[in-house]
Amino acid sequence: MTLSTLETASPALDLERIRADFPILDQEVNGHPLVYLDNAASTQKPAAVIDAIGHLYRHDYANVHRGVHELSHRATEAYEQARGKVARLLGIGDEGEFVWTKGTTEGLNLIAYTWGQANIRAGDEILLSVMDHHSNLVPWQLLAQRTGAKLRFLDIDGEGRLDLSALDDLLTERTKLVSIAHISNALGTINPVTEIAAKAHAVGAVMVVDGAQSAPHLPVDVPSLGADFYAFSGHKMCGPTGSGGLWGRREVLEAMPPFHGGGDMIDFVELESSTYAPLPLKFEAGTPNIAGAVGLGAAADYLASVGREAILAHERHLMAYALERIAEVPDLTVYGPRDPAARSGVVSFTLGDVHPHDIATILDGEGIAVRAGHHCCQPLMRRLCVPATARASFYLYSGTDDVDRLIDALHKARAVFGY
Ligand code: C6P
Repeated sequence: MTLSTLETASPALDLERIRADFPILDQEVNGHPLVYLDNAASTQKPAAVIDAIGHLYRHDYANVHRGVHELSHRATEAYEQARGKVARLLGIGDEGEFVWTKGTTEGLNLIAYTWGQANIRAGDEILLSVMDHHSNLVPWQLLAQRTGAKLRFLDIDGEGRLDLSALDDLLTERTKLVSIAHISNALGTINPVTEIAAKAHAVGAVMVVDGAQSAPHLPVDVPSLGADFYAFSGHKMCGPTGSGGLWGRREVLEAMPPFHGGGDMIDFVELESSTYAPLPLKFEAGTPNIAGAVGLGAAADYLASVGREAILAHERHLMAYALERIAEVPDLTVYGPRDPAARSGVVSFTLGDVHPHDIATILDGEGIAVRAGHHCCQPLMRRLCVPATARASFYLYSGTDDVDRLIDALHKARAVFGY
């Protein structure tokens, strides 16, 4: 095949070297070299992250913020240093504004339970979008049910971009909170969250960004997005499962009640009442995920050493290549923006009326891991009038050779299903 505009090798990254950093990639699955294209669900871990966790448990592990003994000092130092590493990667200068969480879902629930409970009343409105992940829908549904608030939704256009023409009508003095995914996990659409945040603020609303899919892929400078909150997951950016963070503007976090009560989040406790620790510990009750934080800190170092801009350039190149090549496969419908620069990370598609699970099973037989299903976006699937899609999602170790393997396997799938 000839590709008019694209070279097959990315100019931005030394792919061979990067892949050598990820031990899991060096294996065969179902008799074929593994092609891992399920990165939107969770990414693989470089040896540096695996080793950092192993090192902590082998040499420096104890509980944090509690002991006066040497190991507790070391563990506390590693834990707090990790906070600084992740904060720096995301442009967060004030580490008090960075709260460790289990991931995006916990971050969004934290806001809904604390800020939401304190600020949302019957008749208030919360603006979301039809493309949002269940983690950015259900916490707000629960809040609306508890308070009598009303949910409103931005729709999408034919290319899976937010229909911003309705934004000015949807934002009113009743709107108290807007929460939007920075990047759609099902479509790959990059949403203009800074523009939306400015309009949300103009009506006095608070802006939440679901950063689950942007923290891994974009060189995000979180405070300069102009939002009030940003939630993300460590496991989608080379870090361990159960790690993640929530950024909030200091004055907003200061004014919020705590989420969970327990050890470490207090200042002074009496039998009937307590005062709370300063930020960010006020929101970090109980023994935290120490190894998770240390692992995510190592992931932040790793991503910084590769270079966030280089990762973006590599993925842009790969997305352009993938969209061009996937268009060669007859009977495929590809969802999301046609412009490769308007999307990131994922290519969702269907093949005729074949169920996406069947496509994913055939691809698995070829050693290719993709996700098939509703991607935790059931309302979006209904909006697209499909029960599910198959989704290939990329990361820094993905290459054009992976895309080629995917395309070859899709041709096989067509043949199997009689297309
Ligand atoms: N999306 C996917 O396969 P957690 O599970 O808390 O780490 O992240 C939740 C979440 C929130 N928002 C968006 C945009 C997401 O993509 C995700 C996770 C995965 O697409 C698992 S469903």
